[in-house]
Amino acid sequence: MGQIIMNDISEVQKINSRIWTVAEIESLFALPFSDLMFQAQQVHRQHFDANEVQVSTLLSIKTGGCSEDCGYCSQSAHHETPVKREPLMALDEVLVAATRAKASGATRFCMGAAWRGPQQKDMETVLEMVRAVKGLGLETCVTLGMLKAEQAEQLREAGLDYYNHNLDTAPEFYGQVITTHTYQDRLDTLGRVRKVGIKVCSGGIVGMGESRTQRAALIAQLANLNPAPESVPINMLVQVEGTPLRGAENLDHIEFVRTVAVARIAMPQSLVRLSAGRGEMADSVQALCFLAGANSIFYGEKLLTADNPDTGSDQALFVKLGIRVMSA
Ligand code: SAM
Ligand code: DTB
Ligand code: SF4
Repeated sequence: MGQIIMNDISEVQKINSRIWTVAEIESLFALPFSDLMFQAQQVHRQHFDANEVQVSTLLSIKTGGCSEDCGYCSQSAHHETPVKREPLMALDEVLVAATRAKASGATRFCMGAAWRGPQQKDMETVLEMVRAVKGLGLETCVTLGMLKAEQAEQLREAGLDYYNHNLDTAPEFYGQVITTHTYQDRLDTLGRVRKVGIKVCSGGIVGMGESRTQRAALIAQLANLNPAPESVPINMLVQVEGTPLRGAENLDHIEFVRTVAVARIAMPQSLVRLSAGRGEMADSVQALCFLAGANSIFYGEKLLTADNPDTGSDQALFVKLGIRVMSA
């Protein structure tokens, strides 16, 4: 019996060593739920301790007033939302938040800015933040929008570990969500990040009204980046008042779990992060996501502008499930 399972795993591995077609990913989506979960767990256990979850905390270092028109985003200047604009934070405020995140158990600190891309005048402040947060013994991640080659180089020199830049959805659906930049712009920034040797964090959002084929196409894009991103955040749309995507049809949670499982199978060595939207998920749904191979979360009361479960309830969930925090 054990032998058969090993053979199954090596079959999965063979598939992963070649380019994924959208049709192959769709056929994973179409599997009976138990078969999909079984396959995802086999892949997960081959590469990771299935009882360990990586824990990242987010901080919005520059909030609102963004020039881009992303249809889901509370921070776009194109939409009237409850989010207030705030200027780039001062270094000491960031350090207070990072110190608190470390004390409550996070190992990675991710700083997000509502920019199309950073202006050179802000880069020095962000670089100082990266150096200082790294100095606390945390892994560092920033998400600043589109980068120029020299900005990627500056971030690498500052010691940045990860750059987050999501592909967000399928190329075919992108234009219905965002018109102020293109899919190719996003791919170009990811290429610049890779080129300087910074690890890539890239994922997307589901529940925006995309089809299953488009969810499959997003996963195919990410898995075929070659190498796949080291971290893959899977966000469930947080519907924000005043954004064009407010009112999109809710995605069934079982379909969300399927998306996580498919991401795990297509990207066996990546951290797959159960990201935005956990606040609306019962513990049982989150447990299914961990069973499907999710092994990272955003931890802390806020995402960037939206609420996230409080740290106490996440700690209680980890105890209930026997989950340990993955060391950095
Ligand atoms: N401005 C930068 C950018 O767009 O890359 C960095 C910040 S942006 C808020 C980071 C990511 O957060 C987006 O790419 C998107 O995937 C996610 N995000 C933003 N608003 C969201 C929402 N309402 N629900 C789910 N995910 C969201
Ligand atoms: C990611 O994929 N999700 C995070 C992080 N990367 C930057 C952001 C989620 C934002 C959720 C909505 C908000 O807080 O405004
Ligand atoms: Fe700006 Fe990023 Fe929000 Fe798009 S997702 S509006 S680029 S902050």
